[in-house]
Amino acid sequence: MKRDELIDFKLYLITDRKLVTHYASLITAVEEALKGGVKALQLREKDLGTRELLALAYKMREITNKYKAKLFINDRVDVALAVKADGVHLGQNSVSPHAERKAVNASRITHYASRFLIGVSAHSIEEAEQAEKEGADFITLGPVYKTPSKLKYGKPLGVDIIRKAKAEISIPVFAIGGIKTDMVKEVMDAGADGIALISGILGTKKIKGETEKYLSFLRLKCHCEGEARGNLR
Ligand code: TZP
Repeated sequence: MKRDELIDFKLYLITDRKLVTHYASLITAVEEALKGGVKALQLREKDLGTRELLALAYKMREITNKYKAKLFINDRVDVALAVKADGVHLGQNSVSPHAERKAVNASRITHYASRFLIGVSAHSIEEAEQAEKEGADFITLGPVYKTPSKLKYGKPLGVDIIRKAKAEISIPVFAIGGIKTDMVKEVMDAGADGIALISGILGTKKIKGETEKYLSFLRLKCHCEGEARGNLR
């Protein structure tokens, strides 16, 4: 299977345990989202120490496996390899995708290395192009809309950034930043390959129900030729 075929999801859920206020733990909250149909999860808990992160990553691997969902680890290829995650998600200050790919290939588990995905967070067209050049398999691009966690970076980029990126690069683009269910249509119409989000799901009281809502909006907006709607994840 080619690596781009492995990006078989349209809803990319990212964790932030501090936003989970209606559930007993991040794990419980994530499990609700998985029950709702999430098929790709990024563990992004930047303030955790390595041991704590690793322990959490093992738990996330266990439940994502249970629901046949992909697991990505933010920034830590060592943790990703240790728990046999499906990939790593890099920031602009991370090691480059090329260098991470070398590290993964050096693991010598060839069948695993060839399926290992690298996502990159981009915040401009230049960063999107750079990520593609450096070997990213997909990007998240945003913030498209206003979102509390990114206010310090200035104005949101607006939905046109998605249109522009799709004209310049050929790897999948996931719109991110302030995406609520009623924005799904707009970003997908702009050409996004999917959406990535935190608070729209993890910050809510009914995580399973909200996840199902996002997925049904994505299903309505599925513009991918030949894709059976029933297979949408
Ligand atoms: N990168 C760009 S915006 C963002 C990240 C990690 C935050 C997304 O969070 P939310 O709650 O979905 O707006």
